Amino acid sequence: MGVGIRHLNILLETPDPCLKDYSEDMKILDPKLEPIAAKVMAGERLNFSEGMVLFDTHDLNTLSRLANVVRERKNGDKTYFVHSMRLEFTNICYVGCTFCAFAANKNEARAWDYSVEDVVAHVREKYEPGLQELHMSSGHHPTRPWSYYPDMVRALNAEFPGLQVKAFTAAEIEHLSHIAKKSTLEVLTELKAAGLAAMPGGGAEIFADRVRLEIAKRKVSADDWLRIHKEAHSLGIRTNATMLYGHIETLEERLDHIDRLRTLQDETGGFHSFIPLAFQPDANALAFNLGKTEFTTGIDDLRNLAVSRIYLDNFDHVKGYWVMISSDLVQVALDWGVSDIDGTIIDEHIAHAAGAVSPLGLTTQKMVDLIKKAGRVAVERNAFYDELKVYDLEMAAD
Ligand code: V47
Repeated sequence: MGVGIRHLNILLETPDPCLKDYSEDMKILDPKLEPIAAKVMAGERLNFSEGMVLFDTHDLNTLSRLANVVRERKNGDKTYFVHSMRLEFTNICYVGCTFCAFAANKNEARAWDYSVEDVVAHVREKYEPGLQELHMSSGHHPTRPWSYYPDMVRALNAEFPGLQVKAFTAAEIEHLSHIAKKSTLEVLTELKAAGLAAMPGGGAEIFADRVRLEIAKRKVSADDWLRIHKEAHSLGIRTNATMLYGHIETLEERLDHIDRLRTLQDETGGFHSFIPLAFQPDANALAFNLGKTEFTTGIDDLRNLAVSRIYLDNFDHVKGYWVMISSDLVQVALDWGVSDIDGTIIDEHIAHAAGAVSPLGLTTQKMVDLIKKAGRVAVERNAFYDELKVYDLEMAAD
């Protein structure tokens, strides 16, 4: 176990013997955190106002230590990553989200639109031995027929057996249901039959109406996003959940978003991980029209991860998405609740179109080093979170 958790000044009468380690001598500076810390140590759920105290507190040491308690209770020192590839099969999109710098009109020179054969050829070209997960999410293409999507999933499974296709956000699923003139449940059922392994968590943005109307007016509604994930879970398709933060949302609206995810997870248990996505401010309408030109700060990123980790007591993992907050900060975030650092990725266009500067193509070795140098145990996983390899501290990646 890491060292940060062993010094909380909370004297608890608790039946859980593993909590004894934590009741030692470091001071909680913010008195408002004392009852909250006691609840976290006792494994009790926080309510909304307690979540807001976490967002407001200046006692960042206690915040990170509490997040670390939850992280280590669930995962010990284990830190998960996947050997993965990203593929965006089209950037053509009619939705017009104001935070997006990725979407293009059909006639723009920078637009692309891969056929099924192009998709397979692209994966073949970039394929690396040991690759586990193909993560695909793309624009809402206005004219591709429904058959294109299950055909693509089938073709990928046929050519790369064993590669898990994690694809289509809930927003894309809703779009496909319009194209296919089928219900979202039918769309999901057919994609699963074609070989869809899991779904990414994109398209969630911020659920609160005030913000959604401003940033994603024509995208799937919050209720439909949640319903589609519920349907996926009912079919045994595990999914992730994201939250786009650092633009025009308030802290209450962030917590409302996280709270709605916790409620759904209580019902289904189908989410693998929660992934806060830090707003990247280049080349999008939020930057041009509302002057949202700042990147989030490191402290905001860490606080957001820690609050999520503590509040989402029913999620196994909070993921630190290094593409948007840098691999350096993700290393630090392993002490702020993060137990998953996504993957090698190879190629990425959504965040990079909007100003992300992270170098791409991190190797498995780099992932393992990054985790080990933060004093944690690297675990290579697949899209289902099966543990493929646990790297002890002396072990190098293959
Ligand atoms: O839905 C778009 C976001 C998402 C910007 O499930 C932006 O494992 C920041 O969903 N600044 C796509 N974010 C990425 C995504 C994702 C990422 C990592 C892991 C997983 C997972 C999913 O990117 C979109 C949108 O919310 N996005 N533009 C931007 N300017």
